[in-house]
Amino acid sequence: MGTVTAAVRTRVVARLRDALGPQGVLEAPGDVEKYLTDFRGLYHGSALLVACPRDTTQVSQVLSACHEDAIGVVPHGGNTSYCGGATPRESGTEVVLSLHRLNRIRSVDAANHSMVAEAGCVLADVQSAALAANRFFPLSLGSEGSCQIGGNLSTNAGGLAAVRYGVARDLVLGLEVVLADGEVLHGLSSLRKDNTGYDLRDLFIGAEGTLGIITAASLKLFPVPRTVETAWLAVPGMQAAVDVLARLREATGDCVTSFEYLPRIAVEFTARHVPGVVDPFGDPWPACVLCEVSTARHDPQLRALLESALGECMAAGEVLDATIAESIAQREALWKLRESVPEAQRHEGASIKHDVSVPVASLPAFLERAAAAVARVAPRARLVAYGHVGDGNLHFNLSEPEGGQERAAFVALQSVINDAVHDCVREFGGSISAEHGIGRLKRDLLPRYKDPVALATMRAIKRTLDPKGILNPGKVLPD
Ligand code: 2HG
Ligand code: ZN
Repeated sequence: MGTVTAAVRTRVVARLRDALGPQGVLEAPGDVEKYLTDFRGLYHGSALLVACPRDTTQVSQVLSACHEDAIGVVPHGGNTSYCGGATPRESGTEVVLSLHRLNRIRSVDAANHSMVAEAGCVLADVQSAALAANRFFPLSLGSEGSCQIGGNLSTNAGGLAAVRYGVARDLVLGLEVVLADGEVLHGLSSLRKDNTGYDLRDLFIGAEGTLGIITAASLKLFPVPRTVETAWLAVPGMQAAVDVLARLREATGDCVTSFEYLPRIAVEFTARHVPGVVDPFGDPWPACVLCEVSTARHDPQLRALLESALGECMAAGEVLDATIAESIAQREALWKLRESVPEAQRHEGASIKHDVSVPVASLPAFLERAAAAVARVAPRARLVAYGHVGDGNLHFNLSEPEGGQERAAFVALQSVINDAVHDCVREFGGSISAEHGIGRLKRDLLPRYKDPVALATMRAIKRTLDPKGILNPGKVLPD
């Protein structure tokens, strides 16, 4: 792939215009532009056109037209990917397939604790539709007001409540998927148990559109949490945080829903750059934890349980200070602080990010080892390692040295720093992509870090499901 003759281009464009109608095809540079750059501004591509189908049948028509002429198709959701997974390459020969018009909630089945949502539904709308039926959809991310459920599933997003409810993959009962040649795989099962052979559903989750286009999903719902307590803790460091997590899981009967770690520098960045954010303690503690415990019961005991467990943590020196939100406004302020870290870090200049995971118990040793490895190559880089400690998932991010004068030298070290961090991840049996996917950014790292047999199996699956290599070319696996 790569070159497309003028005749093929004309034929495909005509077929897509015909199938999707005037509203379904964007070609004017001003309309297409926003689909060509990724969220982080790392990639700027070009496209034949942007196809905006309104239903599964139209997605199937797009795929069958592109398949016939071996045209690459790049699925595009809310464009919040951190790895360039939804951006076309520079050749201008690919079709961007935006799912935003597939935004219907097809059904909510409260009795079965399930719902069916189309791929282009914004995550916050999925959550609201569940709540309207007195049910709860627990996937929750900073970008939930703009990311789409199809993208969340295609990247197997993790987010802020995975410690309790699991990652996106764990929340799916079934999928509807359009395959490379336009065939539709009708898998919108709402069954909890179905052992009739291979699990096809899981193939498409986390595949970033390289094996098929998810057009709708049958999702698991839960009872609505009725008692929620949100605490902000000052801790001496990562080891204490991991110890507190274990203690709170046990003391609350496993009611910990979120457990987010922020080193002091992350709190300082948010207080400095994000209007309305204040450090709840004002003391320069080494690190903080945002911890939420919840239950579907009305449970006046939960707060007392939390307080007494925190008392034990304080006695053990694992917690240095603690405050529990007294109102919804206070809870929202704590969450705003946590969710503003990526934005605050953007204000501090260039950053080099690593979305990694290791076993939870290995986090303290990993953090120490990886920080030392980075300090050897970039001693003045500022480490902002924060995130979903409850899942063993750290955003091991670096900001350029203070002052801005060393930006170019810092950015030039990107791959040396990446190798230093990822090699440590490997030593601890971890993953170089915990929740953001592979996309284009990490594609060429896979051969170094993925088990060769696993990688060969992935390639074999790709060849089987997409023999012409038209699905999100150049993402996840090299062409
Ligand atoms: C978060 O947890 C997101 O806030 C973004 O996954 C992480 O900016 C990042 O590296
Ligand atoms: Zn995250």
